[in-house]
Amino acid sequence: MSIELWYWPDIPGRGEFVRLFMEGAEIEYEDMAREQDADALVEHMHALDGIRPFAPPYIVDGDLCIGQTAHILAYLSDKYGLGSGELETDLQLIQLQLDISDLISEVHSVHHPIASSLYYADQMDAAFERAQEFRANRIPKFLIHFDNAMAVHGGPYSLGQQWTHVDTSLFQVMEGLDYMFPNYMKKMQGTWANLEGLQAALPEIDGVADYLASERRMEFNEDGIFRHYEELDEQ
Ligand SMILES: N[C@@H](CCC(=O)N[C@@H](CS)C(=O)NCC(=O)O)C(=O)O
Repeated sequence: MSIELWYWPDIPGRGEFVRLFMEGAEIEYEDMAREQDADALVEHMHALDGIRPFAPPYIVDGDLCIGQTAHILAYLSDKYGLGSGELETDLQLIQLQLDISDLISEVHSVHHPIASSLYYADQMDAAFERAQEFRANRIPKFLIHFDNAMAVHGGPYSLGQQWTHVDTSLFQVMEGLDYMFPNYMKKMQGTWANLEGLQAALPEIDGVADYLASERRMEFNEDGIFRHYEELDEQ
């Protein structure tokens, strides 16, 4: 039975972290709201019984419904035997995935520092200040942390020659930051060489290569999480 992925149809957003992992691992899935539309997603989410996901992405696998990006990836990794097979290492990989969730939340707060419900245009001044702080302190702190983690098993992937859910997510983070802050990321090139090595290596995985070349791979856009606003980048 294929996995149902439920996520907003017009942005890569957090759904892309789940999609990229499933594509890389060649897991059969249906992208439900892309096949239908956003209304179908809202309707489906509200019709769920019991403890419902707070927000998309979520997956349905038979009787199971699972929300939270990091949690979904940990579940899929376990189900398809794509972890290390060793508890301590698998927990560390999930820990990194949760660190990535924290970073993604901060990425969103760069262009929406006051409220998600307001337009970017209504909070541009605060966004400008937030972006400066984010580039100066938060990106280096997170990326150096991930870069160090990538060195532990020798690279290019988080388990050396074996890739995991952490690699597809860090690839998406690097692609997203390149899109969001092209000047800054160019200036910092070489600072997180292990992550750059991963970014180059991941597209060599068959499932990832097929996916990136397909129409299923969505471009970043200014409705998603990684947005490019020139004024927020390094000048
Ligand atoms: N921590 C959750 C966050 C989920 C989330 O914020 N989803 C966004 C789309 S990327 C959403 O639809 N949020 C609606 C809301 O927060 O009201 C995760 O990592 O999956």
